[in-house]
Amino acid sequence: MQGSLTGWDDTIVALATPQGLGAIAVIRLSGKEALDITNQMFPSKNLLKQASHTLHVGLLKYDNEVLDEVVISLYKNPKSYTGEDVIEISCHGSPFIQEKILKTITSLGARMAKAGEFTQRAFLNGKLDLAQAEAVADLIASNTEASRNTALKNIRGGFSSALHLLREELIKFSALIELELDFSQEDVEFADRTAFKNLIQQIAQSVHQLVASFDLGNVIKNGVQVAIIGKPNAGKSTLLNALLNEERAIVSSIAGTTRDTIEEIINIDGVLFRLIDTAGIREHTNDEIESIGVGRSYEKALLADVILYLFDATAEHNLEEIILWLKSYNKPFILVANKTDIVKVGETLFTEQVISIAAKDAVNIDTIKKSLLTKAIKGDINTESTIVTNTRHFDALKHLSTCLQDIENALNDNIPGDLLALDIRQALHYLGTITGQVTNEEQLDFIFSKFCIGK
Ligand SMILES: Nc1nc2c(ncn2[C@@H]2O[C@H](COP(=O)(O)OP(=O)(O)OP(=O)(O)O)[C@@H](O)[C@H]2O)c(=O)[nH]1
Ligand SMILES: [Mg+2]
Repeated sequence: MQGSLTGWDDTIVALATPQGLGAIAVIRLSGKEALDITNQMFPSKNLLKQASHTLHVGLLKYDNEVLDEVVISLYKNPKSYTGEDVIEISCHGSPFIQEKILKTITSLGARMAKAGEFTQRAFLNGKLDLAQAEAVADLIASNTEASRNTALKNIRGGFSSALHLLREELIKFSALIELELDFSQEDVEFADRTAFKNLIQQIAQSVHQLVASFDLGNVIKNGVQVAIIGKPNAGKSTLLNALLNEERAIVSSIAGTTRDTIEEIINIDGVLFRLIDTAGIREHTNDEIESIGVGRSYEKALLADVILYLFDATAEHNLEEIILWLKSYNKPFILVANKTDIVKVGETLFTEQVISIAAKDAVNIDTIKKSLLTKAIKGDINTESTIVTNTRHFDALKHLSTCLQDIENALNDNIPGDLLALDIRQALHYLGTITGQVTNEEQLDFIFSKFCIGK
């Protein structure tokens, strides 16, 4: 596989830290010439003679010009991130210095790395499987405790080892079936069909759990959209501010204050919620801008994962009608009664379905937060079981699920071994696409192009 990559033999270089000014910057090289190129710029020591996993301080010089004083980290193959010789130059974080060092390194024969190329090499050198490599990108993009924890677990092989086990079991069986095919004249059966059927059912069960975990995975990775909907003046913007604990949206007693939607993010127990404050929904308005805003409110409700409907407990409201309307959206909703601070005693006769709050005084806001969490997350986010967060894996698992069903049907129908073998190979194929045992170059390029440069 290695030879099939264009430029596989060359040495790549990239800035591993963000572009721009910083205290320090890290420039990373990987490949056969990494040590040699750096050595030509580092007169104080012969880097070629140094042990792996060592640090070296000194001047970086080229053509009698001092480029910077740097620290060089040296990792010799195969014990490095990419599995190749890797050098990391920690230099001072001036963009001028970074540029100068990069230019010198490329003039000495290294090539600027493409996005994800370091991780791609790690994959091709067997340092990571594909699912682990993809988790590296997820980790870099993670912005909550939950997304970080899932990505970290997958880098360490949580997801991969679950799949490897399934794959091994399938391979064992497929080998026995293939063996039967070699002895097809003799009508022997090496593979115990009943045991195999049990195995397939077990695997199908595991795959089913993985597929089902994707909803949760999606929540962890992408957050949850919450549309705050309700009539003008219900207190939607006040509620947004209370949830954010800051005066973000304009609040006024004039109905129709919020004209366009306002989006803000909050983190509840490690999960990101995108709160969308919308224009109050009023059926008849002559105000053109307001009516555009109202249209957007309906749109946001359609796009949201959860709808939070807020009504003014002191104003007229028809709960049954509201619930019927909310149900028509076919998604989780939360019904909240506001301004309960000015409701007369004895008037608050809401069912358990309704959360009573006073947004202005931030009363009972925590109940809304808890309710948002339970609506968005079915299952336990801190679970030890594997959670699928990647759409590509999800698709492959769904295909795999169909294949397993085919195998089970084939076993029930006593289908001949050669046809069964075909179904098993197909199942192995889909399993292999996830961990990277089955890939093509284009697919790899696509996956790694979504990384950042220098990783
Ligand atoms: N008494 C009381 N007043 C509240 C409460 N929450 C909001 N209000 C008042 O209700 C009025 C409307 O609040 P907003 O948050 O602007 O209402 P809105 O739903 O965003 O209204 P539009 O943007 O016009 O759709 C303001 O005068 C708020 O101070 C509450 O819990 N108790
Ligand atoms: Mg508002």
